[in-house]
Amino acid sequence: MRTGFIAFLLSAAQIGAAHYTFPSFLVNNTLSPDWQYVRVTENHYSQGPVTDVKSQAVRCYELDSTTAGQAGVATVTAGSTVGFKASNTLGHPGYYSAYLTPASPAANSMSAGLGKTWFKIWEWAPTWSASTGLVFNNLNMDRFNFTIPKSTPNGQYLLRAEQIALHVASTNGGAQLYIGCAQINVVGGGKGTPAPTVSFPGAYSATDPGILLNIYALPAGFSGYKAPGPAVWKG
Ligand SMILES: *[C@@H]1O[C@H](CO)[C@@H](O)[C@H](O)[C@H]1NC(C)=O
Ligand SMILES: *[C@@H]1O[C@H](CO)[C@@H](O)[C@H](O)[C@H]1NC(C)=O
Ligand SMILES: [Cu+2]
Repeated sequence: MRTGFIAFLLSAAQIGAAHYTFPSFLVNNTLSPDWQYVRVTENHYSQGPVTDVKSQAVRCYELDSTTAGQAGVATVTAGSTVGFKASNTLGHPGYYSAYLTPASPAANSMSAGLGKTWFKIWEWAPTWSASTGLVFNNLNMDRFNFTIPKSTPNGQYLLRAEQIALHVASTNGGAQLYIGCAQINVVGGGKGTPAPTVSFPGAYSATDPGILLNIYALPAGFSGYKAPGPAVWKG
């Protein structure tokens, strides 16, 4: 009986620990308080994922229409390292990426990022070879970081971080998208022309080969993970 009780507690803990949010923005080598610069997400309590890639939630997963105005705007120098710390260990195997969109009229406005204005600045994909199979070398971290391209033009942006968790992605709607958007003001930037651009929703289809994928039984002829969304803009 006692053993059964402990087993129940353990499985409950594992379920809770399975999911995550990205509440803390890392800038200037410093973690900011949860939700200071990251828009509070609808799953801030449940930590559950977005599973409909065509939903409005796939953009920034905000709690409600007041969320943008309640978060601050972090000043970030182009070329510097930024990142996100998760609320839990990033235990699910998956594909990570980060996108920027110019934010008009401002980063703390809900109408920022509604257009086909998002460009990818970073990704972290599983590797594959015939001998190793698909390898997720990004398991069990609690944070991830990357560079804001040096030639990003100055101005306010939304910085959207995402993990597409693939552990149950073998059925349509099975992939789990974990999302957070930081509000930033880029200074010290350049004259780059970011491209290609996409919209959210719009960038993904439920049947993209990097979203609908059985990672435990790869499709015949598989030759590597095909990332969803656009190519990375290198700046
Ligand atoms: C990061 O550093 C820059 C340059 O020193 C500074 O202007 C900016 O306010 C800092 N940002 C944050 C969020 O602390
Ligand atoms: C960025 O991530 C790498 C790899 O996880 C880590 O070694 C490095 O310390 C991180 N850098 C910052 C500024 O957090
Ligand atoms: Cu989970």
